[in-house]
Amino acid sequence: GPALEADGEARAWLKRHDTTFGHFIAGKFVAPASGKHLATIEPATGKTLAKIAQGIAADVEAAVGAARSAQSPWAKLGGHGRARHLYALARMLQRHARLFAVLEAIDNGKPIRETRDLDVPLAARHFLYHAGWAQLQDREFADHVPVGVIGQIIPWNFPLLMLAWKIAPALATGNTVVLKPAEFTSLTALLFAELAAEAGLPPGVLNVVTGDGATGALLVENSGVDKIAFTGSTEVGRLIRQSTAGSGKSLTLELGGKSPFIVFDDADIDGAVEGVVDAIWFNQGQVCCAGSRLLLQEGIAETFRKRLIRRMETLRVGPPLDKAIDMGAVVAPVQLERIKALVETGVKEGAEKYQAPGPIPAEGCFYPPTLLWNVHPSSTVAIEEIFGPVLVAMTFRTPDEAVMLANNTRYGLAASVWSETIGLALDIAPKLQAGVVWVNATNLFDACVGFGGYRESGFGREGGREGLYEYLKPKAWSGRKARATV
Ligand code: TXE
Repeated sequence: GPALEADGEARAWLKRHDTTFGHFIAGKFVAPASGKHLATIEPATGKTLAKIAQGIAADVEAAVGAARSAQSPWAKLGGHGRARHLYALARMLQRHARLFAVLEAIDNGKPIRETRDLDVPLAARHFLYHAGWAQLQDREFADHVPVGVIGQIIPWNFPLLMLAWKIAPALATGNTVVLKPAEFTSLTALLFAELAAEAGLPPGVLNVVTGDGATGALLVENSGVDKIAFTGSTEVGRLIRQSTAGSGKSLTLELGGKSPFIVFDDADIDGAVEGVVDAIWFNQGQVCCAGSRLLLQEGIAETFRKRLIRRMETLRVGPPLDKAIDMGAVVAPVQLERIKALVETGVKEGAEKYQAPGPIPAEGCFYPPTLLWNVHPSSTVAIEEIFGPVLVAMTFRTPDEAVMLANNTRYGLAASVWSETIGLALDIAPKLQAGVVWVNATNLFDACVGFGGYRESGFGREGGREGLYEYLKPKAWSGRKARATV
Protein backbone atom coordinates (compact mmCIF):
# COMPACT_ATOMS: atom_id res chain seq x y z
CA GLY A 1 0.00 0.00 0.00
CA PRO A 2 0.94 3.68 0.00
CA ALA A 3 2.31 3.43 3.56
CA LEU A 4 4.88 0.86 2.46
CA GLU A 5 6.02 3.01 -0.44
CA ALA A 6 6.30 6.02 1.84
CA ASP A 7 8.55 4.26 4.30
CA GLY A 8 10.80 2.67 1.65
CA GLU A 9 13.69 5.08 2.19
CA ALA A 10 13.54 4.73 5.98
CA ARG A 11 13.43 0.92 5.76
CA ALA A 12 16.36 1.02 3.32
CA TRP A 13 18.39 3.09 5.80
CA LEU A 14 17.62 0.60 8.59
CA LYS A 15 18.56 -2.29 6.30
CA ARG A 16 21.82 -0.63 5.31
CA HIS A 17 22.72 -0.80 9.00
CA ASP A 18 21.46 -4.36 9.33
CA THR A 19 18.85 -2.83 11.71
CA THR A 20 21.53 -2.88 14.42
CA PHE A 21 23.24 0.30 15.57
CA GLY A 22 26.32 1.18 17.56
CA HIS A 23 26.96 4.48 19.30
CA PHE A 24 28.04 7.45 17.20
CA ILE A 25 31.38 8.63 18.61
CA ALA A 26 34.05 10.86 17.06
CA GLY A 27 32.37 10.93 13.67
CA LYS A 28 31.51 7.27 13.19
CA PHE A 29 29.45 4.34 14.42
CA VAL A 30 31.26 2.21 17.00
CA ALA A 31 30.17 -1.13 18.46
CA PRO A 32 29.02 -0.97 22.10
CA ALA A 33 31.66 -1.94 24.67
CA SER A 34 29.15 -4.28 26.35
CA GLY A 35 28.32 -6.00 23.05
CA LYS A 36 24.70 -5.63 24.18
CA HIS A 37 21.75 -4.15 22.31
CA LEU A 38 18.18 -3.18 23.20
CA ALA A 39 15.24 -3.76 20.87
CA THR A 40 13.30 -0.67 19.84
CA ILE A 41 9.74 -1.42 18.76
CA GLU A 42 7.41 0.14 16.24
CA PRO A 43 4.51 1.34 18.44
CA ALA A 44 1.90 0.97 15.70
CA THR A 45 2.63 -2.75 15.19
CA GLY A 46 4.46 -3.85 18.33
CA LYS A 47 7.16 -5.37 16.10
CA THR A 48 10.88 -4.84 16.60
CA LEU A 49 12.09 -2.04 14.37
CA ALA A 50 15.80 -2.05 15.17
CA LYS A 51 18.37 -2.78 17.85
CA ILE A 52 20.23 0.03 19.57
CA ALA A 53 23.40 -0.20 21.62
CA GLN A 54 23.17 -0.34 25.41
CA GLY A 55 25.75 2.19 26.59
CA ILE A 56 27.97 1.39 29.56
CA ALA A 57 30.64 3.45 31.34
CA ALA A 58 33.33 2.70 28.72
CA ASP A 59 31.10 4.04 25.90
CA VAL A 60 30.22 7.19 27.86
CA GLU A 61 33.92 7.67 28.64
CA ALA A 62 34.87 7.35 24.95
CA ALA A 63 32.16 9.81 23.89
CA VAL A 64 33.07 12.36 26.57
CA GLY A 65 36.74 12.01 25.56
CA ALA A 66 35.88 12.66 21.91
CA ALA A 67 33.79 15.68 22.88
CA ARG A 68 36.63 16.98 25.06
CA SER A 69 39.22 16.74 22.26
CA ALA A 70 36.90 18.44 19.81
CA GLN A 71 35.84 21.30 22.10
CA SER A 72 38.78 23.65 21.93
CA PRO A 73 39.14 23.57 18.10
CA TRP A 74 35.35 23.99 17.81
CA ALA A 75 35.43 27.05 20.08
CA LYS A 76 38.44 28.46 18.22
CA LEU A 77 36.58 28.17 14.94
CA GLY A 78 34.74 31.32 15.98
CA GLY A 79 31.11 32.29 15.62
CA HIS A 80 31.14 32.66 11.85
CA GLY A 81 32.83 29.31 11.35
CA ARG A 82 30.29 27.55 13.55
CA ALA A 83 27.40 29.35 11.88
CA ARG A 84 28.42 27.80 8.56
CA HIS A 85 28.10 24.35 10.15
CA LEU A 86 24.71 25.15 11.70
CA TYR A 87 23.39 26.36 8.35
CA ALA A 88 24.69 23.14 6.82
CA LEU A 89 22.82 21.09 9.46
CA ALA A 90 19.59 22.97 8.72
CA ARG A 91 20.01 22.35 4.99
CA MET A 92 20.79 18.70 5.66
CA LEU A 93 17.49 18.37 7.57
CA GLN A 94 15.60 20.10 4.78
CA ARG A 95 17.20 17.91 2.10
CA HIS A 96 16.30 14.72 3.98
CA ALA A 97 13.03 16.04 5.43
CA ARG A 98 10.97 13.13 4.11
CA LEU A 99 13.33 10.47 5.45
CA PHE A 100 13.41 12.09 8.89
CA ALA A 101 9.62 12.56 8.94
CA VAL A 102 8.93 8.92 8.04
CA LEU A 103 11.55 7.46 10.39
CA GLU A 104 10.25 9.60 13.27
CA ALA A 105 6.66 8.57 12.59
CA ILE A 106 7.39 4.83 12.54
CA ASP A 107 9.78 4.94 15.51
CA ASN A 108 7.57 7.12 17.75
CA GLY A 109 4.06 6.32 16.47
CA LYS A 110 3.08 9.96 15.85
CA PRO A 111 1.23 11.02 12.66
CA ILE A 112 3.34 11.69 9.57
CA ARG A 113 1.38 14.94 9.15
CA GLU A 114 2.91 16.18 12.40
CA THR A 115 6.47 15.01 11.74
CA ARG A 116 6.32 16.44 8.20
CA ASP A 117 4.74 19.79 9.13
CA LEU A 118 6.12 20.37 12.63
CA ASP A 119 8.90 18.17 14.00
CA VAL A 120 11.23 18.35 11.02
CA PRO A 121 10.68 21.99 9.92
CA LEU A 122 10.82 23.28 13.50
CA ALA A 123 14.07 21.36 14.05
CA ALA A 124 15.57 22.95 10.91
CA ARG A 125 14.31 26.34 12.04
CA HIS A 126 16.13 25.90 15.35
CA PHE A 127 19.46 25.43 13.57
CA LEU A 128 18.84 28.44 11.32
CA TYR A 129 17.94 30.63 14.28
CA HIS A 130 21.02 29.59 16.24
CA ALA A 131 23.28 30.01 13.23
CA GLY A 132 22.25 33.67 13.39
CA TRP A 133 23.31 33.88 17.03
CA ALA A 134 26.61 32.12 16.31
CA GLN A 135 27.43 34.85 13.79
CA LEU A 136 26.77 37.48 16.45
CA GLN A 137 28.59 35.69 19.22
CA ASP A 138 32.03 37.26 18.97
CA ARG A 139 30.45 40.70 19.25
CA GLU A 140 27.46 40.06 21.55
CA PHE A 141 29.01 37.67 24.04
CA ALA A 142 32.63 38.77 24.18
CA ASP A 143 32.52 38.55 27.98
CA HIS A 144 31.35 34.92 27.92
CA VAL A 145 33.04 31.59 27.20
CA PRO A 146 31.53 28.20 26.34
CA VAL A 147 30.65 25.90 29.25
CA GLY A 148 32.61 23.03 27.64
CA VAL A 149 31.39 19.45 27.22
CA ILE A 150 27.63 19.12 27.56
CA GLY A 151 25.74 15.92 28.43
CA GLN A 152 22.22 16.09 27.03
CA ILE A 153 19.46 13.63 27.84
CA ILE A 154 16.22 13.81 25.89
CA PRO A 155 12.78 12.15 25.98
CA TRP A 156 10.80 10.22 23.38
CA ASN A 157 7.88 12.57 22.68
CA PHE A 158 9.72 14.85 20.21
CA PRO A 159 12.95 12.94 19.54
CA LEU A 160 14.31 15.02 16.67
CA LEU A 161 12.93 18.36 17.83
CA MET A 162 14.35 17.90 21.34
CA LEU A 163 17.70 17.01 19.76
CA ALA A 164 17.57 20.33 17.89
CA TRP A 165 16.51 22.30 20.99
CA LYS A 166 19.41 20.81 22.88
CA ILE A 167 22.28 20.75 20.42
CA ALA A 168 21.69 23.92 18.33
CA PRO A 169 22.34 26.43 21.17
CA ALA A 170 25.14 24.29 22.63
CA LEU A 171 27.03 24.02 19.34
CA ALA A 172 26.37 27.65 18.37
CA THR A 173 28.11 28.86 21.53
CA GLY A 174 31.22 26.68 21.14
CA ASN A 175 30.38 23.65 23.26
CA THR A 176 30.55 20.02 22.21
CA VAL A 177 27.92 17.44 23.03
CA VAL A 178 27.29 13.88 24.18
CA LEU A 179 23.60 13.21 23.54
CA LYS A 180 21.65 10.34 25.12
CA PRO A 181 18.35 9.91 23.26
CA ALA A 182 15.41 8.05 24.85
CA GLU A 183 15.60 4.26 24.52
CA PHE A 184 12.20 4.09 22.72
CA THR A 185 13.19 6.59 20.03
CA SER A 186 16.90 6.78 19.25
CA LEU A 187 16.77 6.28 15.50
CA THR A 188 16.39 9.85 14.23
CA ALA A 189 19.27 10.95 16.50
CA LEU A 190 21.50 8.26 14.98
CA LEU A 191 20.43 9.23 11.46
CA PHE A 192 21.05 12.88 12.30
CA ALA A 193 24.56 12.17 13.64
CA GLU A 194 25.45 10.13 10.55
CA LEU A 195 24.20 12.78 8.11
CA ALA A 196 25.76 15.60 10.16
CA ALA A 197 29.16 13.93 9.76
CA GLU A 198 28.54 13.63 6.00
CA ALA A 199 27.65 17.33 5.98
CA GLY A 200 31.09 18.11 7.41
CA LEU A 201 30.49 18.52 11.15
CA PRO A 202 33.93 17.87 12.71
CA PRO A 203 34.27 14.49 14.50
CA GLY A 204 33.56 14.64 18.24
CA VAL A 205 31.45 17.82 18.14
CA LEU A 206 28.27 15.71 18.37
CA ASN A 207 28.39 12.23 19.88
CA VAL A 208 25.38 9.99 20.45
CA VAL A 209 25.42 7.30 23.13
CA THR A 210 22.27 5.17 23.25
CA GLY A 211 20.82 3.07 26.04
CA ASP A 212 18.26 3.23 28.84
CA GLY A 213 18.11 5.29 32.04
CA ALA A 214 21.22 3.57 33.42
CA THR A 215 23.23 4.94 30.48
CA GLY A 216 21.78 8.39 31.17
CA ALA A 217 22.83 8.12 34.82
CA LEU A 218 26.40 7.24 33.74
CA LEU A 219 26.52 10.37 31.60
CA VAL A 220 25.25 12.47 34.53
CA GLU A 221 27.94 11.02 36.81
CA ASN A 222 30.83 11.33 34.35
CA SER A 223 33.37 13.78 35.74
CA GLY A 224 34.43 14.96 32.26
CA VAL A 225 31.01 16.53 31.65
CA ASP A 226 30.68 20.25 32.47
CA LYS A 227 26.91 20.57 32.23
CA ILE A 228 23.83 18.39 32.05
CA ALA A 229 20.74 19.47 30.14
CA PHE A 230 17.78 17.16 30.70
CA THR A 231 14.22 16.96 29.41
CA GLY A 232 12.02 14.23 30.84
CA SER A 233 10.07 13.20 33.89
CA THR A 234 10.09 15.21 37.11
CA GLU A 235 11.14 12.06 39.02
CA VAL A 236 14.29 11.57 36.95
CA GLY A 237 14.96 15.33 37.04
CA ARG A 238 14.99 15.11 40.83
CA LEU A 239 17.50 12.21 40.74
CA ILE A 240 19.75 14.16 38.37
CA ARG A 241 19.63 17.24 40.57
CA GLN A 242 20.63 15.14 43.56
CA SER A 243 23.45 13.39 41.78
CA THR A 244 24.92 16.61 40.34
CA ALA A 245 24.66 18.53 43.62
CA GLY A 246 28.09 19.74 44.69
CA SER A 247 29.75 18.40 41.53
CA GLY A 248 30.45 21.74 39.88
CA LYS A 249 28.36 20.71 36.86
CA SER A 250 25.75 23.18 35.77
CA LEU A 251 22.25 21.88 35.15
CA THR A 252 19.05 22.75 33.35
CA LEU A 253 15.85 20.71 33.68
CA GLU A 254 12.74 20.72 31.53
CA LEU A 255 10.26 18.45 33.29
CA GLY A 256 6.62 17.54 33.46
CA GLY A 257 3.49 19.63 33.45
CA LYS A 258 -0.24 19.65 34.12
CA SER A 259 -1.06 22.82 32.29
CA PRO A 260 -4.42 24.55 32.71
CA PHE A 261 -6.61 25.49 29.76
CA ILE A 262 -9.03 28.12 31.06
CA VAL A 263 -12.19 29.01 29.15
CA PHE A 264 -14.34 31.93 30.30
CA ASP A 265 -18.06 32.32 29.57
CA ASP A 266 -17.41 34.95 26.91
CA ALA A 267 -14.85 32.91 24.94
CA ASP A 268 -15.15 32.03 21.26
CA ILE A 269 -16.36 28.49 21.99
CA ASP A 270 -15.60 26.93 18.61
CA GLY A 271 -12.12 28.43 18.67
CA ALA A 272 -11.55 27.12 22.19
CA VAL A 273 -12.79 23.63 21.21
CA GLU A 274 -10.21 23.56 18.39
CA GLY A 275 -7.66 24.80 20.91
CA VAL A 276 -8.47 21.86 23.18
CA VAL A 277 -8.00 19.41 20.29
CA ASP A 278 -4.53 20.85 19.72
CA ALA A 279 -3.76 21.12 23.43
CA ILE A 280 -4.45 17.51 24.38
CA TRP A 281 -4.73 15.34 21.25
CA PHE A 282 -1.70 16.67 19.38
CA ASN A 283 1.05 14.02 19.60
CA GLN A 284 -1.39 11.73 21.49
CA GLY A 285 -1.17 14.11 24.45
CA GLN A 286 2.50 13.25 24.96
CA VAL A 287 3.49 16.88 25.23
CA CYS A 288 5.10 18.35 28.33
CA CYS A 289 3.06 21.57 27.98
CA ALA A 290 -0.19 19.79 26.97
CA GLY A 291 -3.29 21.67 28.11
CA SER A 292 -4.38 18.65 30.11
CA ARG A 293 -6.62 20.38 32.67
CA LEU A 294 -9.67 22.00 31.13
CA LEU A 295 -11.13 24.67 33.44
CA LEU A 296 -14.54 25.86 32.25
CA GLN A 297 -16.59 28.70 33.60
CA GLU A 298 -19.94 27.29 34.75
CA GLY A 299 -22.13 29.24 32.34
CA ILE A 300 -20.70 27.56 29.23
CA ALA A 301 -19.66 24.20 30.68
CA GLU A 302 -22.59 22.21 29.27
CA THR A 303 -22.47 23.81 25.81
CA PHE A 304 -18.74 23.30 25.70
CA ARG A 305 -19.02 19.64 26.68
CA LYS A 306 -21.53 18.96 23.89
CA ARG A 307 -19.45 20.68 21.22
CA LEU A 308 -16.26 19.04 22.41
CA ILE A 309 -17.84 15.57 22.29
CA ARG A 310 -19.17 16.26 18.79
CA ARG A 311 -15.63 17.23 17.74
CA MET A 312 -14.14 14.15 19.39
CA GLU A 313 -16.42 12.01 17.24
CA THR A 314 -14.60 13.28 14.15
CA LEU A 315 -11.05 12.48 15.32
CA ARG A 316 -9.45 9.59 13.47
CA VAL A 317 -6.97 7.27 15.18
CA GLY A 318 -4.81 5.11 12.94
CA PRO A 319 -1.41 4.11 11.57
CA PRO A 320 1.16 6.94 11.69
CA LEU A 321 1.88 6.89 7.96
CA ASP A 322 -1.76 7.42 7.00
CA LYS A 323 -1.96 11.10 6.11
CA ALA A 324 -5.67 11.27 6.98
CA ILE A 325 -5.35 10.43 10.66
CA ASP A 326 -5.42 12.86 13.58
CA MET A 327 -3.82 10.60 16.17
CA GLY A 328 -1.29 7.79 15.91
CA ALA A 329 -0.01 5.32 18.51
CA VAL A 330 1.38 6.14 21.94
CA VAL A 331 5.07 5.44 22.25
CA ALA A 332 5.24 2.06 23.98
CA PRO A 333 3.18 -0.63 25.76
CA VAL A 334 4.40 0.55 29.17
CA GLN A 335 3.09 4.04 28.45
CA LEU A 336 -0.24 2.62 27.20
CA GLU A 337 -0.65 0.64 30.43
CA ARG A 338 0.14 3.74 32.48
CA ILE A 339 -2.55 5.72 30.66
CA LYS A 340 -5.14 2.95 31.07
CA ALA A 341 -4.41 2.63 34.78
CA LEU A 342 -4.70 6.38 35.38
CA VAL A 343 -8.01 6.58 33.51
CA GLU A 344 -9.37 3.69 35.62
CA THR A 345 -8.28 5.52 38.75
CA GLY A 346 -10.00 8.68 37.51
CA VAL A 347 -13.28 6.82 37.02
CA LYS A 348 -12.97 5.12 40.43
CA GLU A 349 -12.48 8.54 42.00
CA GLY A 350 -15.71 9.79 40.46
CA ALA A 351 -15.01 11.16 36.97
CA GLU A 352 -17.41 10.51 34.07
CA LYS A 353 -15.49 9.01 31.15
CA TYR A 354 -16.22 9.77 27.52
CA GLN A 355 -14.22 8.18 24.70
CA ALA A 356 -14.43 8.89 21.00
CA PRO A 357 -16.38 6.03 19.40
CA GLY A 358 -14.31 5.86 16.21
CA PRO A 359 -12.48 2.62 15.34
CA ILE A 360 -8.94 2.14 16.58
CA PRO A 361 -6.47 -0.46 15.26
CA ALA A 362 -6.59 -3.72 17.23
CA GLU A 363 -2.83 -4.26 17.29
CA GLY A 364 -0.28 -1.74 18.53
CA CYS A 365 -0.29 0.95 21.23
CA PHE A 366 -3.46 2.84 20.33
CA TYR A 367 -5.69 4.70 22.78
CA PRO A 368 -8.78 6.76 21.93
CA PRO A 369 -9.20 10.49 22.64
CA THR A 370 -10.61 10.56 26.15
CA LEU A 371 -12.45 13.13 28.24
CA LEU A 372 -12.82 12.83 32.01
CA TRP A 373 -15.69 15.07 33.07
CA ASN A 374 -16.57 16.37 36.52
CA VAL A 375 -13.14 15.69 37.90
CA HIS A 376 -12.55 16.71 41.48
CA PRO A 377 -9.50 19.01 41.85
CA SER A 378 -8.00 16.71 44.47
CA SER A 379 -8.41 13.47 42.50
CA THR A 380 -5.35 11.66 41.11
CA VAL A 381 -6.05 12.50 37.46
CA ALA A 382 -6.29 16.21 38.29
CA ILE A 383 -2.84 16.11 39.89
CA GLU A 384 -0.72 13.55 38.01
CA GLU A 385 0.66 14.10 34.56
CA ILE A 386 -1.01 11.41 32.40
CA PHE A 387 1.08 12.07 29.28
CA GLY A 388 -1.54 10.57 27.02
CA PRO A 389 -4.67 11.64 25.08
CA VAL A 390 -6.70 12.21 28.24
CA LEU A 391 -8.30 15.53 29.10
CA VAL A 392 -9.62 16.20 32.59
CA ALA A 393 -12.34 18.82 33.00
CA MET A 394 -13.40 20.92 35.96
CA THR A 395 -15.56 24.02 36.38
CA PHE A 396 -15.13 27.34 38.15
CA ARG A 397 -17.35 30.34 38.93
CA THR A 398 -15.18 33.45 39.22
CA PRO A 399 -11.88 34.59 37.68
CA ASP A 400 -10.25 34.33 41.13
CA GLU A 401 -11.39 30.74 41.42
CA ALA A 402 -9.98 30.04 37.95
CA VAL A 403 -6.56 31.38 38.99
CA MET A 404 -6.65 29.37 42.20
CA LEU A 405 -7.53 26.13 40.39
CA ALA A 406 -5.00 26.81 37.63
CA ASN A 407 -2.17 27.31 40.11
CA ASN A 408 -3.25 24.34 42.22
CA THR A 409 -0.43 22.15 40.86
CA ARG A 410 3.21 21.40 41.63
CA TYR A 411 4.02 22.13 37.99
CA GLY A 412 4.26 25.40 36.06
CA LEU A 413 5.12 24.93 32.43
CA ALA A 414 2.33 26.51 30.39
CA ALA A 415 -1.21 27.89 30.55
CA SER A 416 -3.92 28.92 28.06
CA VAL A 417 -6.55 31.59 28.70
CA TRP A 418 -9.59 31.98 26.46
CA SER A 419 -11.80 35.08 26.64
CA GLU A 420 -13.07 37.68 24.19
CA THR A 421 -12.56 40.33 26.89
CA ILE A 422 -8.92 41.17 26.41
CA GLY A 423 -8.83 43.08 29.72
CA LEU A 424 -9.86 39.92 31.57
CA ALA A 425 -7.32 37.73 29.76
CA LEU A 426 -4.53 40.21 30.42
CA ASP A 427 -5.51 40.45 34.07
CA ILE A 428 -5.41 36.67 34.49
CA ALA A 429 -2.23 35.94 32.50
CA PRO A 430 0.32 37.41 34.96
CA LYS A 431 -1.36 35.64 37.87
CA LEU A 432 -0.74 32.21 36.34
CA GLN A 433 2.42 30.55 37.57
CA ALA A 434 3.72 29.17 34.30
CA GLY A 435 6.73 29.70 32.06
CA VAL A 436 4.49 30.59 29.14
CA VAL A 437 0.88 31.83 28.95
CA TRP A 438 -1.02 31.66 25.68
CA VAL A 439 -4.03 33.93 25.16
CA ASN A 440 -6.76 32.55 22.86
CA ALA A 441 -4.13 30.13 21.58
CA THR A 442 -2.13 27.11 22.60
CA ASN A 443 1.09 25.26 21.71
CA LEU A 444 2.78 28.22 20.02
CA PHE A 445 6.50 27.58 19.79
CA ASP A 446 9.12 29.88 18.41
CA ALA A 447 12.89 29.39 18.35
CA CYS A 448 13.34 33.01 19.41
CA VAL A 449 11.31 32.70 22.63
CA GLY A 450 12.75 30.92 25.67
CA PHE A 451 10.71 27.89 26.72
CA GLY A 452 10.86 26.40 30.22
CA GLY A 453 9.11 25.92 33.51
CA TYR A 454 8.41 27.26 36.96
CA ARG A 455 8.34 25.17 40.12
CA GLU A 456 8.58 21.38 39.58
CA SER A 457 8.51 21.84 35.81
CA GLY A 458 12.18 22.70 36.10
CA PHE A 459 14.50 25.61 35.39
CA GLY A 460 16.49 27.01 32.51
CA ARG A 461 15.18 28.09 29.12
CA GLU A 462 15.51 26.69 25.59
CA GLY A 463 15.35 29.12 22.69
CA GLY A 464 15.81 32.87 22.55
CA ARG A 465 18.69 34.91 23.86
CA GLU A 466 18.01 33.52 27.34
CA GLY A 467 18.56 29.97 26.06
CA LEU A 468 22.06 30.87 24.85
CA TYR A 469 23.14 31.97 28.30
CA GLU A 470 22.49 28.42 29.53
CA TYR A 471 25.49 27.35 27.42
CA LEU A 472 27.82 30.24 28.26
CA LYS A 473 29.84 31.15 31.33
CA PRO A 474 30.45 34.81 32.17
CA LYS A 475 34.12 35.71 32.22
CA ALA A 476 35.31 38.96 33.75
CA TRP A 477 38.56 40.47 32.54
CA SER A 478 40.41 43.19 34.40
CA GLY A 479 43.97 44.24 35.23
CA ARG A 480 46.49 47.00 35.00
CA LYS A 481 48.43 48.36 32.12
CA ALA A 482 51.65 46.39 31.75
CA ARG A 483 54.62 48.38 33.02
CA ALA A 484 57.10 48.79 30.21
CA THR A 485 60.33 46.99 30.91
CA VAL A 486 63.51 48.63 29.79
O1 TXE B 1 10.67 9.36 31.29
P1 TXE B 1 12.17 9.46 31.74
P2 TXE B 1 9.85 8.02 30.93
C1 TXE B 1 6.91 11.95 31.94
C2 TXE B 1 5.57 11.44 31.52
C3 TXE B 1 5.81 10.00 31.32
C4 TXE B 1 6.79 9.71 32.42
C5 TXE B 1 7.65 8.50 32.25
O2 TXE B 1 4.64 11.67 32.54
O3 TXE B 1 4.67 9.23 31.44
O4 TXE B 1 7.59 10.84 32.46
O5 TXE B 1 8.38 8.54 31.02
C6 TXE B 1 16.53 9.04 30.65
N1 TXE B 1 19.49 9.30 34.85
N2 TXE B 1 7.65 12.51 30.84
O6 TXE B 1 10.07 7.00 32.00
O7 TXE B 1 12.56 8.19 32.42
C7 TXE B 1 15.75 8.15 29.75
O8 TXE B 1 16.57 7.11 29.26
C8 TXE B 1 19.65 9.89 33.66
C9 TXE B 1 7.52 13.91 30.63
O9 TXE B 1 10.14 7.62 29.58
O10 TXE B 1 12.34 10.73 32.47
C10 TXE B 1 15.30 9.13 28.66
O11 TXE B 1 16.37 9.38 27.76
N3 TXE B 1 18.78 9.72 32.65
C11 TXE B 1 8.46 14.44 29.68
C12 TXE B 1 15.02 10.39 29.47
O12 TXE B 1 15.74 10.22 30.68
C13 TXE B 1 17.71 8.91 32.84
C14 TXE B 1 9.02 13.61 28.62
C15 TXE B 1 13.54 10.64 29.78
O13 TXE B 1 12.97 9.50 30.35
C16 TXE B 1 17.51 8.26 34.07
C17 TXE B 1 9.13 12.22 28.99
C18 TXE B 1 18.45 8.49 35.11
N4 TXE B 1 18.32 7.95 36.33
C19 TXE B 1 8.43 11.72 30.05
N5 TXE B 1 16.37 7.54 33.98
C20 TXE B 1 8.38 15.89 29.32
N6 TXE B 1 8.08 16.73 30.28
O14 TXE B 1 8.59 16.28 28.20
C21 TXE B 1 15.87 7.73 32.73
N7 TXE B 1 16.68 8.56 32.02
